[in-house]
Amino acid sequence: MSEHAAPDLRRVGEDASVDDAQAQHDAEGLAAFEQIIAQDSRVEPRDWMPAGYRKTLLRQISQHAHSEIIGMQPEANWITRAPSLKRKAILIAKVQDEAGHGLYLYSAAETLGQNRDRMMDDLLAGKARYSSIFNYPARTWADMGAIGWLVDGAAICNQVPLCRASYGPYGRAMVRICKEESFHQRQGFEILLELSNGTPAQKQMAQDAVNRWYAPALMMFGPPDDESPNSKQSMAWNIKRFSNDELRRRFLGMMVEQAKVLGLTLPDENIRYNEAEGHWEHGPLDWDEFAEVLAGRGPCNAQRMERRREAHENGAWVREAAAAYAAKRAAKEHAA
Ligand code: FAQ
Repeated sequence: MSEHAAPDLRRVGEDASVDDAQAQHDAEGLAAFEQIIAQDSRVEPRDWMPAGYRKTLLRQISQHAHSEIIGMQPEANWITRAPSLKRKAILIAKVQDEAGHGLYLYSAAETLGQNRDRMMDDLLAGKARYSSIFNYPARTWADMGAIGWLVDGAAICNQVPLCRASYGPYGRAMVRICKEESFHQRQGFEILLELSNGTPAQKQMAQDAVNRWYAPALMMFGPPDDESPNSKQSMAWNIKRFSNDELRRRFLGMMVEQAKVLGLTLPDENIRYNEAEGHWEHGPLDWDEFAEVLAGRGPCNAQRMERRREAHENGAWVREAAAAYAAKRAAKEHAA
């Protein structure tokens, strides 16, 4: 018995020293991580990071990437119906930009150790979220204006602070994305301005589109702060810099001023500037509708997912060809 016990005991001893070394490594890693956060510096892929930090980033960055990819659909629907060649070219460029944003973000998420195919599988299986906003239909050409002005406007408001996110690859991806998003917002504003200064019917079309997208755009910022389970920790880790409500209020203030220039009305009679608090306030939002959209029961959830699955299947040959080409190139380099 003791003959058998001895080697076992040695293994236990060895495991304990491995465990001790691991614990010491983790303690040093955590101290270094906390220092980076306290100094408002950047965490890079090779740095030690808590499992929760990695998980939160993966969740947020992959959701963000999926949003960009699914977000191509409402506007892509209008490429063939754009009112002029110039508008068509601008819209194609914008939709391509969104694809690019998705790719930067998938790359940033991959640095956290997640495989891109797995992220896509999670989206297609309905396990991963994408932004609620892309489950609403784009009914008229004016919706291209409202999406650019309100949706890209909300995206910029949310994403400019993310340029300072503590995770390096995410923050750097956001810098480039925000530059492109500001062009997107201006093109949306310009579409609405032209319609607003057009015939009464065109102006009405612009107003109707703003009426449709206003509340969903406000809800893009996520649930109210007291119902946002992730905000506190994400802010403590310098991932999110402002709370959902704070960003929503900032966005509202920007839109109030820009709506005046457009000659359009925000469909909310309760908008007011709270002098005491020094911020803008909106009327009640339909959070039940938001919950329905998140649960997959929004106006276009099924259609968006069906289209994405179809596009994924149709793109299988491209992925196979790219993988075959990469393998061939690697073999050639290896042989050289
Ligand atoms: N839609 O605790 P919180 C764009 C979920 S890109 C769906 O507050 P968090 C460009 C949230 O995931 C638009 N789900 O969560 C474009 C969480 O669920 P989970 C995308 C939402 O992460 C323009 C739960 O609710 N932008 O527009 C939404 O701290 C035009 C509890 O919420 C980003 O992704 C929502 N709106 O804050 C493209 C920006 N809100 O995961 C094409 C980066 C919340 O625990 C055309 N992301 N949820 O199951 C963020 O800043 C944050 O993730 C928030 C949510 C602010 C979205």
